[in-house]
Amino acid sequence: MSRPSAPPARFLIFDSVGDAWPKVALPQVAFAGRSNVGKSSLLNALTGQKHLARTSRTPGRTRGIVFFEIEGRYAFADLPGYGFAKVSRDERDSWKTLLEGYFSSCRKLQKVYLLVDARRGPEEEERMLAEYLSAAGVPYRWVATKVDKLKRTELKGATDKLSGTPWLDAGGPPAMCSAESRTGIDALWKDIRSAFST
Ligand SMILES: Nc1nc2c(ncn2[C@@H]2O[C@H](COP(=O)(O)OP(=O)(O)OP(=O)(O)O)[C@@H](O)[C@H]2O)c(=O)[nH]1
Ligand SMILES: [Mg+2]
Repeated sequence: MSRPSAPPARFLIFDSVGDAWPKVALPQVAFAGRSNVGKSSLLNALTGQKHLARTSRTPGRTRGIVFFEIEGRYAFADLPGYGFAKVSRDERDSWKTLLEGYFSSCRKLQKVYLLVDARRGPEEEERMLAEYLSAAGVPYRWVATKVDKLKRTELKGATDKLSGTPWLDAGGPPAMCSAESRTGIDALWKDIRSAFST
């Protein structure tokens, strides 16, 4: 099967205080997860544009919601990473307000992809975020990132870590992905397309 050609994508708008997301009228999906988990890299892999979203070894790089327009019809939202110790309390509170407002009020948000490092599995913050999305009625799905760092024998253990309880199984089995090797990218695209067609 040939790989679907990468769709054109472009930067749309940046929102750090909650005044811009209401202007994004396109159906959208969002990518959430702790700092450094690989949100921006995954977006670049999905769009086939290496430098679309800024990636960094320094955690906490994406400091607000970055919206990208996809194929002129959809939007992807690159969310600020959580769990980053060096962020001030004020900044953390303002992100929380920004994200909760976005999750609870954005009617164009079709689905949230909850990214978790395949080697690490979900922790307390991931569980809280999943519970928050459930309560807000926002569909979500787990995406395990950086699977290229796992040995083949470790893959099953990592997949099991992401299954088995209702909050983990919501939205189907975890998508096992790597921005580096492009593992799982086409399958994730399929899931995104189906989110837009509902
Ligand atoms: N090996 C490997 N490294 C990855 C992968 N995805 C991301 N990385 C690396 O992980 C680091 C963080 O990636 P980002 O995409 O910037 O992470 P982020 O979640 O956007 O981080 P914040 O914006 O700080 O929240 C970078 O050094 C990436 O090169 C992957 O699939 N495999
Ligand atoms: Mg980022």
